[in-house]
Amino acid sequence: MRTQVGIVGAGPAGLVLSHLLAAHGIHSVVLELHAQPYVEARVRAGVLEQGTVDLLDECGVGERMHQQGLVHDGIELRFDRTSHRIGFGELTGGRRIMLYGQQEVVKDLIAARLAAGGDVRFEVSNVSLDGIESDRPTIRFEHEGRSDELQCDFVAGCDGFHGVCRDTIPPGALTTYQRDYPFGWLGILAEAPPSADELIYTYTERGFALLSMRSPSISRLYLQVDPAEEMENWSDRRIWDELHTRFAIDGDWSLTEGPVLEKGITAMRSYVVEPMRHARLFLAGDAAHIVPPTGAKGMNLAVADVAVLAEALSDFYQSGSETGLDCYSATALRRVWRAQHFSWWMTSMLHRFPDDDPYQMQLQLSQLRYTVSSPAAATSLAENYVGLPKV
Ligand code: RFL
Ligand code: PHB
Repeated sequence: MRTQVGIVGAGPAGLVLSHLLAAHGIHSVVLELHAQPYVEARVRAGVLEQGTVDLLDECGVGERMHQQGLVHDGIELRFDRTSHRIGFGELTGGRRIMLYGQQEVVKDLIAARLAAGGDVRFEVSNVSLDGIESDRPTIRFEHEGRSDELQCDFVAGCDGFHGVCRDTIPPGALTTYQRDYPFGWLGILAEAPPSADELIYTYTERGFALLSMRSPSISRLYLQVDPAEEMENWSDRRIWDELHTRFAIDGDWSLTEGPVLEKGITAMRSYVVEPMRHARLFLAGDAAHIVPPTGAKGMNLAVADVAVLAEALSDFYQSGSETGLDCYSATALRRVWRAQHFSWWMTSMLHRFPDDDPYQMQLQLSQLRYTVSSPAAATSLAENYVGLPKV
């Protein structure tokens, strides 16, 4: 079997890449480890930057997103039992965010790709790469009980943080930057109308909490917990009690409860490998970098990477120029490092660290007060949150 671009992974990065390549007349095959229903049900990100929304529109998959997604024009920062709003529109020249579940984005991308006759294979196992330093790299894999191979011009490693593509690069060729955080997020999806119109990021002495949503009837809520915490220690009752305590303010506000549909604990990490290319293998999305979810940047970065990669591949096939391909890593990494800093900054400002002392807490509170009271500081948060058009 032969294709121009072999794509490993059907997450947001791999699927958007396959769409953008098809729009440029470039053939690709997507190989995905998991079954289609599993990929379409995986609850993850929810915040789409304006640039991500525009790109999904460009891929022709924006219809359901515009019908069902929730456009937000600000967020709340809550601390000292008081809520403060940061409005985006007035600080960013009208840029906004869209709340729309990652699994809905993935569903829309898969449906449109399959409808257009695209080649997306699910439940592919034992993927390995061969000859990435040659101009005919090969992807070997098993599918429907048979061994198979895909000969490509290029391979796109879009297989997430635990994928196999990054590990095929000789270790000496990569530099790794990493930071692990001493906490995780316990997330729930609940059948409860969201208790606010916009997201609430809360800092308390007991730790961070976030109120988000997926629709007018579904809330998504997170609590900072110990990274080694076991889900079985957290009954639904205990989760709601802790959420009530952390979100409490002086004044008239309450958190609406409802049946918990899903719950899980996620570790928090910052991670980057450089460069994001080795010979004919290009890494994109979580395969190359991870951010803690506090800045809501992971999926947006994945999509931004492949927008750059698709342009570079299109230039190559149209004109034979490798300039775009040679610049891919440096161009993508500029945005990646901006998002790394923003995500680290939001995480550091809003979470309690185990070795915190009262001095540290006063610094965090001072930073929060400054962020909500200085137009300059609020603009800095807002423009990073909605996504910088150019970095
Ligand atoms: P994905 O989505 O992990 O997709 C990779 C795909 O590759 C497949 N795969 C393989 N396929 C074949 N062979 C192999 N050997 C393979 N190994 C893996 C996997 O099955 C999978 O289908 O990576 P991608 O496309 O780079 O997308 C990245 C995003 O998924 C991720 O950054 C975001 O979910 C992060 N994130 C958030 N990002 C945002 O932009 N906004 C948010 O609000 C946001 N909130 C979050 C988040 C991530 C979270 N968790 C659970 C980590 C909230 C949470 C709680
Ligand atoms: C979500 O809705 O899942 C979400 C929103 C904002 C974040 C992280 C996750 O910063």
